[in-house]
Amino acid sequence: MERTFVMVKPDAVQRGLIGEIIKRLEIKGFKLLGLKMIRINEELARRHYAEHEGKPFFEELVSFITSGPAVAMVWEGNNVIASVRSLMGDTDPVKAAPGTIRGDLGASMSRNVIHGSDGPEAAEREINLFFKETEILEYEKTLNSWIF
Ligand code: D4T
Repeated sequence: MERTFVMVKPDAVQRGLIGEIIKRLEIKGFKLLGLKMIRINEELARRHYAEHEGKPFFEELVSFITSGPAVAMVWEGNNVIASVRSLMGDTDPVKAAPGTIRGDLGASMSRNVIHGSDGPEAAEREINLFFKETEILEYEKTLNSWIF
């Protein structure tokens, strides 16, 4: 089954939104395989956001993502990558539809509370960047046949 990498960004940690964000993915029916609180250092930030290097917002993005603890997670489910992107809403919380995580909880593009991989290659790359094999747990969720 498909996996994706999700991060509760430092703004959401500070604002006490970890539980709210995890709840939205849990109640959708996805399975949490890995979770840890981390303080992203500059090197990891630059690798994670390598595709944005050179863009006007890049340095501010690196500074923001390293500014405090974040929560890194691996989630599993059918079409979990696209589904999490849809739960997250538009990158710009002003445009994100009400009901989405960013639409409900975010107010600015540079403080948009959550990251989720944008495709299968990114998911694999990001999971490997943030997690060791032993930190990802395989287990049966008996409810799965009622969800997928
Ligand atoms: P992430 O990668 O954080 O899940 O966000 P998205 O996938 O939705 O959006 P993105 O990669 O285009 O942007 C990465 C990150 O940079 C911030 N950002 C983006 C910003 O501060 N100013 C901007 O103009 C853009 C395009 C927000 C998310």
